[in-house]
Amino acid sequence: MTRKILTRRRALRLAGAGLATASMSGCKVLDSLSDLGNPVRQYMERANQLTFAAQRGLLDRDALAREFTASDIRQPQRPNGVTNPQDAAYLEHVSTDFANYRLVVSGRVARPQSLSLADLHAMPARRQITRHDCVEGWSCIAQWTGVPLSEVLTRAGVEAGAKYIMLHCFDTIERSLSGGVKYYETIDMVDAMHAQTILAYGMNGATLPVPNGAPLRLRVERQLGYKMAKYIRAIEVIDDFSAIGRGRGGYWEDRGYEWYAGI
Ligand SMILES: Nc1nc2c(c(=O)[nH]1)N[C@H]1C(S)=C(S)[C@@H](COP(=O)(O)O)O[C@H]1N2
Ligand SMILES: [Mo]
Repeated sequence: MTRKILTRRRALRLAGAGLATASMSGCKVLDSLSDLGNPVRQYMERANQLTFAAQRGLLDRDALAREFTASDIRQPQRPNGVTNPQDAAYLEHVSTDFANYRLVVSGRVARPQSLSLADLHAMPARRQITRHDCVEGWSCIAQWTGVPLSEVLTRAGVEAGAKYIMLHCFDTIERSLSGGVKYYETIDMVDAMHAQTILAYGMNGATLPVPNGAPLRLRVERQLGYKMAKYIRAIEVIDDFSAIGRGRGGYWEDRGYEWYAGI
């Protein structure tokens, strides 16, 4: 319980700082955190009132996130977090326009995959206009195009009972003497198979640009922005993330944010 309270305080502090930056960046801040309808505030209040288990029980996890129309797109998607990875393997891909990129799918699957961008483009596609809510307190509406994660997982043949999808990213978000920490995320199978969960390669009608996660980034529309891993290098089907990083299932989760960031 103590940890949850500290986490929320820290989130509120970060949210305050985020509002200041967002107004300078010109990205539309939909409403303030003091607003009752604010999704970030709702997220924090839910964390306050409900245990994770209760939250899971009350939400309809298959329900669709709201979709918008083209006229609702009023600003570019604000690049946030890492926006220009300097990792050698990534720079190599940028220099060759991702021609040798392969999405590796491994772990608890019957048929491990190594998929080029052409392979991914040849698979069924989904396009959706959705709102991205960052825990810092800003939102952007954008159009996303990509292959449903469920299609990729079906092609790989996820083993029965497998629990989580881990997304390994190219970018080092924290540089330290020990060599830095690469961004990573995990989602469960319910979100992985959700109709709007896609591996996006297109944004607002163009190829996904580097600042927003080229060549491939996750959209998991029922959760906050930090769950939506950019610069995806590989997907691993796992049963347990307690031995990865600090054991809480993602880069930001390891630093205090909730694992299930439902909105
Ligand atoms: N690999 C990677 N993915 C990431 C991040 C990051 O720093 N590295 N930042 C996260 C956060 S906090 C947000 S709000 C979104 C930002 O996506 P955008 O740059 O397209 O707005 O990406 C998320 N995914
Ligand atoms: Mo974020």
